[in-house]
Amino acid sequence: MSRILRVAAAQSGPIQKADSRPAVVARMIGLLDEAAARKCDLVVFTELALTTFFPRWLMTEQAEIDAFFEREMPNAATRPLFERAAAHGIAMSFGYAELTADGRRFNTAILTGRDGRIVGKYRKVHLPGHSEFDPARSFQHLEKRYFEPGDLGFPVWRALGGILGMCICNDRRWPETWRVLGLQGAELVVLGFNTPAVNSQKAEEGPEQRMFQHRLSLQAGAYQNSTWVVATAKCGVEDGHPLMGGTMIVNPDGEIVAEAKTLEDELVVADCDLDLTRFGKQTVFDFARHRRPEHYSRITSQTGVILPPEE
Ligand code: CDV
Repeated sequence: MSRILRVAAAQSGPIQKADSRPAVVARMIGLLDEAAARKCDLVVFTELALTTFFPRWLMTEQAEIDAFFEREMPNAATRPLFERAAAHGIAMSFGYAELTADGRRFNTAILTGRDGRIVGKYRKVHLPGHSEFDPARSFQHLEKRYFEPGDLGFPVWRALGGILGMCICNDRRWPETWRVLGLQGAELVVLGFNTPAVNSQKAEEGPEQRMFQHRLSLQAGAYQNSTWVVATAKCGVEDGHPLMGGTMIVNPDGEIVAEAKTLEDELVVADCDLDLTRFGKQTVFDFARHRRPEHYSRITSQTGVILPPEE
């Protein structure tokens, strides 16, 4: 049986602070409809897909903060999206700010089946930035203020005839993310990201270098774990704050097979043959024959950097 999934990375152009949930969901439904017309099996939306990238702002009023969070999923605003996806028979993934019944807050992504039911949930593990506002910084990244680190690890799911995993934005920079997914046999990893075009802590690191690091991370993650990678940006200028693009699909050889051309809402589509993951998993990266875990214990046992002795 063929295991070719037609996957659409549904890039989001900017979402302004003033944009309503229904307006954003209508844009997502437009992309879903286009994906259905192009016979896609899976649509991957971005990180915090329903709102602007709000961790760039210091907010102290609880009601203002809460307005960016979802207490249930689906909810009144997003139900039309789930219904449309189910009507098309398209699976989807998207990110949102999750507020649990017991008051915990996570930067979350979900995966649905073709029937619109949620089959997987991931909560972002690597939260970049700070918890405190610092006027010395040119701009802020306050994810640690608004979220706690994910508590679900990096699960994978048997879905759509393959093994699928999720991570979110900053996770893609960490080899540990890819490895934990890869060791569970992931064949397709989906992720959304909101990446400021300039590094707030290193002004000379602009869009070109950021794009290089982004590609490097995705391509290495794909190749070294022999998995497809579907990475979807929110990009463009949100209330004066530029986010880089770089929505792309990478094959298990680490090659970019499809890439966005704009910084707007745009579908990036590729046929992802999950059987192409077999070769790498059975040759260079065959765990049973070549892996030497007895030499890797530092990855889990060491929490900080230990430098070699000085000469
Ligand atoms: N949303 C993110 O996690 N963004 C980070 C930025 C802040 C460095 C990223 O890794 O792209």
